[in-house]
Amino acid sequence: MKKINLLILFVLAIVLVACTKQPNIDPLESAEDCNEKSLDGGWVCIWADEFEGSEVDTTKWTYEVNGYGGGNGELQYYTADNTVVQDSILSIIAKKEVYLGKQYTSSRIVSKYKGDFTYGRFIIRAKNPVGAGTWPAIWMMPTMNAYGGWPKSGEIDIMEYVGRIPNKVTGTVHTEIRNGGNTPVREYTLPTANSEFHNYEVIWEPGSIIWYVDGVKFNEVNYTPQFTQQYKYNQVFPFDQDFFMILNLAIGGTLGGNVDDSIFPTAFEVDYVRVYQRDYAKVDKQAPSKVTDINLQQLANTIYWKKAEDDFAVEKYNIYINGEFRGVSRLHQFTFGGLTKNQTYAITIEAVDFAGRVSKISDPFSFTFQ
Ligand SMILES: [Ca+2]
Ligand SMILES: [Ca+2]
Repeated sequence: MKKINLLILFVLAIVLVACTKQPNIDPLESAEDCNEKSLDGGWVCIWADEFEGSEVDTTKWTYEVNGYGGGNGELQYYTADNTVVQDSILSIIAKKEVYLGKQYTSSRIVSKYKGDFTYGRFIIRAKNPVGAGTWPAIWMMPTMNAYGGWPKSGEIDIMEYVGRIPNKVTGTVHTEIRNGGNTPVREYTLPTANSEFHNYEVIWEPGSIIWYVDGVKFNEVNYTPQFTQQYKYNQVFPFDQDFFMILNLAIGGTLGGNVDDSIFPTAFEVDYVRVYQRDYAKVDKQAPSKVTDINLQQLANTIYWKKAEDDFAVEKYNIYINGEFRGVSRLHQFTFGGLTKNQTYAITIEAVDFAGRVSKISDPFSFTFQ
C-alpha cells in the first residue's frame, strides 16, 4: 500500500511539473480564406490570398502607383489598372503603351500594413511571363525599416526571374554587408519557369532563411557571428522585424535588360500567396539548451555565443550583468553600452523559445567594458 501511495505521489509530482512547463502562448488560428490551412510540422496558414474574386482585394493589397523605376532604371509606369483577377489567378499584365512619360505600363501590389510578418513560411504559386525585358518578382521589404533605409533593414527576394534567361529563377537577400558583390544570390534551373506554375517558397526563422522551388531547397542564409566579427548582427542579418509582401512585373532596368517589344502584352500570373507560421503552442515540447561558448567579438563591447539548440527555434536571449537583467537579443550576439570603463562584469545568458520556455542560465562569462 505504501509503495502504491508513493507511486501515486511520484506520478502526481511529474504531472505537476509537466503542467508548469506548458507553453504560455495561445494556439494559432488559421485564416478562413486559405485553401490549405495547415502543413506538416505545425505550420498554420495565418494569411492568404487565393485570388478567387474578380478584382485585387484591397483589404490585403495596395497598388504602388508611380513611374519611379524602382531605383533600378526600370521602364514601366506602375498603375492600378494592369491587373486582372479571374479563374482564381491574379495576372499582372505589362503593356506597351505611352503613359505619363513611360513607354510601358504594369502593376506592383504590396501587402504593407495589411499583411506584415516576422518569421514564417511563405508559399507563392506563380507562372512567369514570356519575353526578354520582363522582370517579375515575389519579394519582401521591411515595414518599419528598423535599421535604416535600403539595404540596411534588409530585403528578401523569394523569387526573381528575368525573361532574357528563361530557364532560371533566383532567390537572395540584400543587407548592409550582403549587397552588391556580396549578395548571396543562388540560381535554380527551371526550364518551365514561364510555361507552368511552380511553388516558390521561403522558410524564415530566427537567424535562418531557406529558399525552395516545388519543395526543393536551393539557397540558405544563416547568421553566424563568428564569420562577421566586425559587424553588428543587424548589418548582416536584419531579419528580426516585420516584412511585407510585394508582387510586381518590372520591364527593363538593370536586371531586366533589353526589351523585346514584340512580347506585349505579357503577364505574370499568381495562383495564390499563403503565409504559414508555426503553432508553437501545439508543437514545441522542450526548452532550449543552455547557452555555451560565449566569446568576445572583434567589434567593441560585443559578445557572441553558440546558437542554443531547441526542438523548434529560439525566439530571443535574455542577457544578465552580475545577475541583473540587462536586455534582450533576437540573435546570438549582444553589444553592451552604458557600462563603466575598465570594469569587469559577469555576463550570463538564457535562451527563450517561442513557447516561452526558458533554458538554464549559462555559466558566467567575464567581460571588461572598454
Ligand atoms: Ca488561386
Ligand atoms: Ca522549444
